[in-house]
Amino acid sequence: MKKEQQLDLYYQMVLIRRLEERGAELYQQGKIGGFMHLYIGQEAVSTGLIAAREARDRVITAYRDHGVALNCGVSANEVIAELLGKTTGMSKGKGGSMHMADTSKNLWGGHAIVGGHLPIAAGLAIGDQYAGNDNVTICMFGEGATNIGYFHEALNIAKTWNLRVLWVCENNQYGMGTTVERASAVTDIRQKAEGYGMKNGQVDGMDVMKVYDAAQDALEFVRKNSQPFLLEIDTYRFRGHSMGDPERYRKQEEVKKWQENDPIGIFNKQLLEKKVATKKVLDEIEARVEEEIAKAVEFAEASPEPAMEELYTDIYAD
Ligand SMILES: Cc1ncc(C[n+]2csc(CCOP(=O)(O)OP(=O)(O)O)c2C)c(N)n1
Repeated sequence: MKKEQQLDLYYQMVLIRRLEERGAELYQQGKIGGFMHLYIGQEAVSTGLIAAREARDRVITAYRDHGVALNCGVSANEVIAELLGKTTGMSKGKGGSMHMADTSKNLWGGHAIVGGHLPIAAGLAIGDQYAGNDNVTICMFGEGATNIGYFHEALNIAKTWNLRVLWVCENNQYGMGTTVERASAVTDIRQKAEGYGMKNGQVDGMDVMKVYDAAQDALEFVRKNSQPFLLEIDTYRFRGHSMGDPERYRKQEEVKKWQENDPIGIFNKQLLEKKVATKKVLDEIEARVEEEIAKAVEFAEASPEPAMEELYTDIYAD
């Protein structure tokens, strides 16, 4: 990968981290309503994955979606404005944290029902198959979603109908407060694809370059063979399930141990060791992100709330 692209991946990961740290503060100040799930710790997953897609490949995900939106090219302004429920947000302030969507960037949401977007991903892929193109639909979900019926229906139909879907399970070890061992019959989630005769793989989700390579191979497989593929990406969320989670189900030592494997720290070290960048260059990227986030918060706070009439727009019923 070219130096510029590697630096861009670093920038994206730092952007996600800072945006969410600022988002957490705004939430605590009561400026963000509803649930909010942070992606901190998982930045290498969507950054490496989405860097490997063609712009024509669709992306659909669950509610842990702020980072995914940034990786798809949505601006920090629009993401923060959406969190604050402002008209300048990417979903006009009507979606909030869990419903970040921008079809112009091929991002199809942001979905709050666990597993509910998997059949939608299959539907997007059926649409592309019908249109006769070779676009891939990248569908991201947590390991908790693989215990839900939707997962099994969607994988079955994807294999039966030769749909170009890259199923991506972000195994962050917990579904709310429940460990993967307590909830899932198999803990190597990729094994679940075997039951559908589906090719699958597994990769370390704390290393963005490993994720990128695995995603590139998986996307190539899906596109060339017109077959689905399940990629399990192993990761960890450093924060609670959502804001306000007291985290009684895990020990602080466990969190600290994973934090020593911080995906941003790992990539920072790699870039320095491989002499892709100097410390000064990486510090400058971090300073640029700080400034961008500060401006985005200013922009979002100054933006208007949706007008009352907006209650009746963008809905299906008359
Ligand atoms: C159908 C459904 N059941 C339950 C919930 C409540 N719920 C929200 S998140 C979650 C855990 C999902 O875990 P996982 O899929 O591993 O994703 P993660 O939160 O770890 O990213 C649950 C049970 C829901 N939103 N939808």
